[in-house]
Amino acid sequence: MGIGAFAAAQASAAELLAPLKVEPWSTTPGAPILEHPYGVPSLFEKGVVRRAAKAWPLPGAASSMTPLADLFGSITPNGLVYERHHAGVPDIDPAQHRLAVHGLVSAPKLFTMDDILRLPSESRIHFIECSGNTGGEWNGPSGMPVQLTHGLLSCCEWTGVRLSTLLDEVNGAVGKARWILAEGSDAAAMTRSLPLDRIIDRAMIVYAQNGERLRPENGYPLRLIVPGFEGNTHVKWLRRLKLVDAPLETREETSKYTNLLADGTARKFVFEMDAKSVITRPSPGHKLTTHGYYPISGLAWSGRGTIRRVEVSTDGGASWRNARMETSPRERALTRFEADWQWNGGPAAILSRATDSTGYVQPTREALVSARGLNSQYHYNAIQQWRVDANGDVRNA
Ligand SMILES: Nc1nc2c(c(=O)[nH]1)N[C@H]1C(S)=C(S)[C@@H](COP(=O)(O)O)O[C@H]1N2
Ligand SMILES: [Mo]
Repeated sequence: MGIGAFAAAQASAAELLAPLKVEPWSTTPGAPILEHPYGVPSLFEKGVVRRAAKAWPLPGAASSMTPLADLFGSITPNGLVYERHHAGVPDIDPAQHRLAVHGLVSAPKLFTMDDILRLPSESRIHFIECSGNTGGEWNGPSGMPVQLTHGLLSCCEWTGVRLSTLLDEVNGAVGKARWILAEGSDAAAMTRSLPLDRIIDRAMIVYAQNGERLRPENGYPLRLIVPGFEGNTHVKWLRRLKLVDAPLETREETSKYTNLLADGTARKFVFEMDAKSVITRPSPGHKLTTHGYYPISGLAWSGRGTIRRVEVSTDGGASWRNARMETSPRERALTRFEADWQWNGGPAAILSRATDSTGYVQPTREALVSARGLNSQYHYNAIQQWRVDANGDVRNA
């Protein structure tokens, strides 16, 4: 697999006439059990890995991106979940880890991991998208493949404790508690203020992803999940939750992660990720080698609810038709869609457009730029077009 393998080899005419071949692996036993006590993908899948879009200047401050073109369904395997760290990945001994819940609460408490694992748990499937995802397309087609344009995106089943359960453990918020400050224990001490009333129904403190404990790069042993909110609010290596009356205006919500508009004002506390979709197959780097039927497959998501509809165009947006939902749409989770397409060998431009349960429709780049200007950097969610050339090359142009 890997880029380029979308329309793979076909059986030859000679093969079609001969008896089915007996390959060496059919005649001798394969590798013994426990060769890999922790399983690894087939060696033929070694190209399916996270990649960085650029070299980062500071050690530890970097991101890697999920290989979206090579994934199926809507769940991101743990080893391929994109990574974004501001100061590298700490190695935290869960026996030493503590979570303080304090500030405007009745009974502040210092939790051990054992304390948290003994609380009632819940498992929920949600996407996380970095607000910087697809930022390279603000000025028009970047030429990059979908892994590098949209790969700051993942979707896992997260297991942990509801924020509301944790607040019950400290006998609830008191006084003017309206916001909650979340702080990470990495060297970047990622710190964000979050509005309590908007997240209390769904925020979770999680210790597991896709059935196993969190990976170190995704926050082991404990992270905050704020379904639908921009990635940086999902504080990893979580060490502190403080109930406060107003946002603390941390670096991560003033100098960073604000969105500068054309008139020089900035949008602050832009939390929800707006509805968005992208075609992952075929996508740039793929080559269509035969004329005829191709499924157009992709992902759609919204930080404000469920995906109600995905439309696909193969003529540059002149006409649209509904795609099928391949996975059932879930609240603030990735939804896989698929549409049928007969490629006749002519040049084409393929696009997808998501509508969410609030009725919001994913905008064109022109509409987004006219509303937000070109300085925003974050929260780029416009319709993405891939060009298919007559020779079958798929390009971001
Ligand atoms: N403590 C801490 N939490 C953090 C970060 C960080 O650097 N430190 N990065 C944030 C950003 S910008 C994003 S997009 C997500 C990425 O989560 P992931 O690496 O698990 O994909 O984590 C957020 N939580
Ligand atoms: Mo991010």
